[in-house]
Amino acid sequence: MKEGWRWYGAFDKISLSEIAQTGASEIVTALHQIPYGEVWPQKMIAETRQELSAASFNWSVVESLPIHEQIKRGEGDLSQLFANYRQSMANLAAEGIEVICYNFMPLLDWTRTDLSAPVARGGSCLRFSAPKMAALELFIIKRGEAANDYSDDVVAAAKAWFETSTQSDRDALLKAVMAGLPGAYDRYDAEGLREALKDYRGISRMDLRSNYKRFLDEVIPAAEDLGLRFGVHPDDPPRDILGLPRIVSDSDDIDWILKAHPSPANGLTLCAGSLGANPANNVPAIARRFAGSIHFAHLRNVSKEPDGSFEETEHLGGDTNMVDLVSVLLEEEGRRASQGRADAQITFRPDHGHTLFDDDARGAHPGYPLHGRMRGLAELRGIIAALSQVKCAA
Ligand code: DNO
Ligand code: MN
Repeated sequence: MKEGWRWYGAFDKISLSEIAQTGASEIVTALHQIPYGEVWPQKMIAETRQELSAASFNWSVVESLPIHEQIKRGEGDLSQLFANYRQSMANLAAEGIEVICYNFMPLLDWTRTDLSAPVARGGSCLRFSAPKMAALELFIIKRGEAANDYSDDVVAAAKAWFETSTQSDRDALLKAVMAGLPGAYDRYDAEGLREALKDYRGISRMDLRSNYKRFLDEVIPAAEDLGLRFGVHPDDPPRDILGLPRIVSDSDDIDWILKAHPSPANGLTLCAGSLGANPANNVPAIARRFAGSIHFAHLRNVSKEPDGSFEETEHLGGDTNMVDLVSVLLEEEGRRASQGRADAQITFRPDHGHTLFDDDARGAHPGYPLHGRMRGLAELRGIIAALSQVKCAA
């Protein structure tokens, strides 16, 4: 497996020379400065590539090439947006990019309610509290629909939280919810989010699926021609939020996506932490079922709570058996290698990490601190080395 590290370019507080010391060989990045829907110019891609290779990194995975909200909503004439997307793909392929990670989450990216929940032995982690998310939806944004996706107990806890919260608690909650949006993406205040939700009014799960299929039909043939592999990132959390449907949340969804436009170029980013937050998802089993379609992996762990809340744990410490999961990926690599395939090695990255030591003071992007991710990478590297040796000896 190839060790990757997400880097936010000019937006990142962690330098390439520091990342080099973690041992990672692959940088996973994007042109975060380019607004949604615009073409990524080849010249800028080339400049990033040169900057990375001067620091002795390889760049073969883009995360993410974002999809304009209009495409997700299936709104209006989309031909220019699709043409722009394909042009960005061609420019990326011309600079040696092989894998494109993207997601199909309406409006938001990964969503948490707390950016620095305390960890017992020190440091902090990202947390998703179902009651706090429900409080945001029902009492702050007042999205106006019935709370049919939260249990009565969660709604009661949400109400209790809201009634005792201060304005600064509510501001911090909204800030946490927006933290998953990287770079130049739109961020919303309460009013802005309420307005943005209006554009999705009436869009059902089936509508979103057909808009997604249209996207795949528009881009996957081009990906095949260009030698690019697409890996959809699962919804995080893998459930509906803000009353918006989420359609990349479990095994059935993944099966639907792969069948919607069957192609070796239409595949997955296996994000263990995202999938792992749904109690119905057995992550190693999902990886085993779809192993042939995994083009990129995010390895991290979560610990789930009965009300739908969850917390990001140490990489080896949560509900997902990371040794089992890594062994699935290594077996798949072995299968590909025995077929002499050029894509035999799967790039992974330690997805998020705990905030440790001086990570907080450095002000790294939430979830993407230096020390916590380095710890995660080191632990994962240990698993990979151990399993590889056992396999070789057998
Ligand atoms: C969460 C993270 C996300 C992810 C994007 C991919 O698990 O990995 O930020 O990168 O959703 O598009
Ligand atoms: Mn992920």
